[in-house]
Amino acid sequence: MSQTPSTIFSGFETIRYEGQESQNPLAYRWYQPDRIVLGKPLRDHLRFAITYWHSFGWSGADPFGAATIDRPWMRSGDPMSGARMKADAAFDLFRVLDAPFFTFHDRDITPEGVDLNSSLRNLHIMADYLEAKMESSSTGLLWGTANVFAHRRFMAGAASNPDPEVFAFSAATVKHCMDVTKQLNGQNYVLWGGREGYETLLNTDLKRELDQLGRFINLVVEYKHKIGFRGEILMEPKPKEPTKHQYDFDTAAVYAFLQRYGLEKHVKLNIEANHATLAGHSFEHEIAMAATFGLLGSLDMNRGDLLLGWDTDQFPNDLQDVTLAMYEVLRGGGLGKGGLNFDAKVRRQSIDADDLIHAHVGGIDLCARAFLNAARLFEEKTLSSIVEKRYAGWDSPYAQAMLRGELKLEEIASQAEEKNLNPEPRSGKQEFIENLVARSLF
Ligand code: XUL
Ligand code: CO
Repeated sequence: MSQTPSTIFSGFETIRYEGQESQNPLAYRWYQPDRIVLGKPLRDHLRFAITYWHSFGWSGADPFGAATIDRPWMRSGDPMSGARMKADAAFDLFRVLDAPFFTFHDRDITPEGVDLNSSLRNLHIMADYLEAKMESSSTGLLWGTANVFAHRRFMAGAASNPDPEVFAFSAATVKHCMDVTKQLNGQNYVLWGGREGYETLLNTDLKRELDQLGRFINLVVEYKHKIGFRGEILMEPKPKEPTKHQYDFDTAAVYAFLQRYGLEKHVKLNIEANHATLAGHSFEHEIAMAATFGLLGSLDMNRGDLLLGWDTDQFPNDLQDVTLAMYEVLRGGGLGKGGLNFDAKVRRQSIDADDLIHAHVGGIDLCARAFLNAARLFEEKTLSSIVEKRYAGWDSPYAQAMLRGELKLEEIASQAEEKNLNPEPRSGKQEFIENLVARSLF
């Protein structure tokens, strides 16, 4: 790109780290990309990404009212020139935020064509356009994905659809999205089962639908190896919305699904905060479960509203919540090729260009601050030594023999009877530990 066209973000300077004393609302107070923490720069721990769909596609329309957010590219008469204007604005926002990564669905970067082939043609045209923009930008692609849930053809699912032609249509769409993700050097490829679920069991053959989904993900993994895509394939759990029951309900359900279809070594997870809470879990629970199963891939950062029962996708703003999530990431060995993707949107009344910038500056700073807190807790080892001590009894040869299966049930029983065991309960010290965490936050 020779010259960046003017966009709604052109008037904004690139946001810089100015430290906690700064009075400038558009500055980072905590996010200091080059600061070395646990042996590497903060930028490489966090790998922030800006989502195309919420930042450039969200119009503010809700079930009770029309669009409130009016962007120039939404008004363009020609959909492909609208897509180019949108891309110009997107890369300009990435510049303002100094964002290391972005993420997109095919439908975010390019309009739907009149049929499959014209949609795919549009996708490749826009991928070339993005590739050219990326040459003069420091923002890379964290992951790409396909929107196989919005169009009415997907109303009964994509891979799990009763109609095999929808399965094939979705396979073609995902194949081309994977090609484009590889072309743009994407670090991962995400599959969120938008409508892979059911509305009523009365019209649903569960086994068939799960088998179809299992086949589909296996095809994706095979194709990844065939084209030499080195990123991770990530599934994104969500329990409900839009369907009443989504098959990728939560980390535990996805792990069972992956094992059933022989995929547990080939697929990792993209864990989203608001999806975790919709499933009745905390964000840190889902992260810890994924790490336990070896599935920790990447994170979608956002938050729900305690008083609303749906996926509100608000920007994260609770320091303790995000600190606990970051602590589990560190405990789980980090995110590898993953990152922190802001799957978050401004509220319907936040209609100005600078609202988007404030939202991201706040989110990025909050996550950086939470990560610094978590890194200190992790380094100090106060919490981990409490946990270690709590399980220390399991280090004894007797306990290890039970765990390794060297003792049968009746042998364990006779030894317990011989010693007439009478184990003393020990306090879990929950309040003491919670106080430690609350006091240590800065
Ligand atoms: C929907 C959601 C998606 C995925 C990508 O709730 O989180 O935006 O992150 O398809
Ligand atoms: Co998401």
